[in-house]
Amino acid sequence: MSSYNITSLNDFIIRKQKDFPYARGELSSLLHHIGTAAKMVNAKIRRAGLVEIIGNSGEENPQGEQQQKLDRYADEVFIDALEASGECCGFASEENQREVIFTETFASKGKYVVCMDPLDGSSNIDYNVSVGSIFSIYRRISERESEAGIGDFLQEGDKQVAAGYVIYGSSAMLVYSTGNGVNGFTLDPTIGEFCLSHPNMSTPSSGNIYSINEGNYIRFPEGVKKYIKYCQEHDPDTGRPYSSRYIGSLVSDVHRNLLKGGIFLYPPSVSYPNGKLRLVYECNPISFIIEQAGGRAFDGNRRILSITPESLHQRCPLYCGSTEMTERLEKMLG
Ligand code: P6P
Repeated sequence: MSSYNITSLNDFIIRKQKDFPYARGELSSLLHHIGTAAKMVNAKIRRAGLVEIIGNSGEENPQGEQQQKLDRYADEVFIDALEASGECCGFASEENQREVIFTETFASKGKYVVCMDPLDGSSNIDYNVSVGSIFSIYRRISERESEAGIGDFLQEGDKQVAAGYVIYGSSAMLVYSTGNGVNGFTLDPTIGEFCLSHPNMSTPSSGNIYSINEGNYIRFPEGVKKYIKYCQEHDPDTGRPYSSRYIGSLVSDVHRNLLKGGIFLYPPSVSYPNGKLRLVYECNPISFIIEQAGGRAFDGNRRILSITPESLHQRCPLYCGSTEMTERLEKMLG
């Protein structure tokens, strides 16, 4: 039997495109370019300790956070790949204060805009902890004859046409959804292809993992403290306490919980009264994937995907994961 029994990301994208009678391949092309850029970022990350590319770039990102050299590299690779696709007219990311508008004719008429955290968790890079890229794709609302504007990027999460993440872990995986379920592709470095490895991903309705930075415990809302104590007391099925698992890298924590069942919490804290994570390019794409996989994502009051962003870098609390766990938390938050 031939060993050619793989489904590459590109095969899958094209096959799924046939499910959309009016699709003309623009979104497929965009996803293909994201996959290519992810391979380039992965190649750099795999050699981070060997070439002069780890450590700080000496610059700060819009949040005043030290910008890692790999952050900068990843941002530039995704910007160039998206512009080259010709399907994207603008790009917003954690690394740029303002949205990047593509003015070259070839791209300026693109149907989509993309919001990204090009390298999330990058402060972990120097310590060889897994990091990720997060992307969110919207159809532009501005006229195709005009240049993209900020309004294209401040759409509510329910308007995403696709979203996903790449996790640069023990293997590199690209996980994405176009609103019809979630599929995961693992990079086979021997052939340089993302291959379908996790078809139709769905998250268990419950689990026994809770992920939160308990160092901020004293400042958490009372309902969160109550939930943490609940997790530490017992798991109704086994009678044993839940397991606390926290990597401090959003994509890694969410991906593990998505597969095994669990809940991720980033509540408001003294340092981050509105939560630390950004709505537009972290919470929205992650929440889109979680909901498409059968889980839930809210900010303590509202579904994340129902929130209309007011600014590009605005933060919001994020509670997401298995439905039974998030529902119990919601009750405790009152
Ligand atoms: P803390 C990484 O810096 C990040 O943006 C996310 O990837 C991660 O979930 C969170 O911050 C960790 O924040 O405050 O627990 O270190």
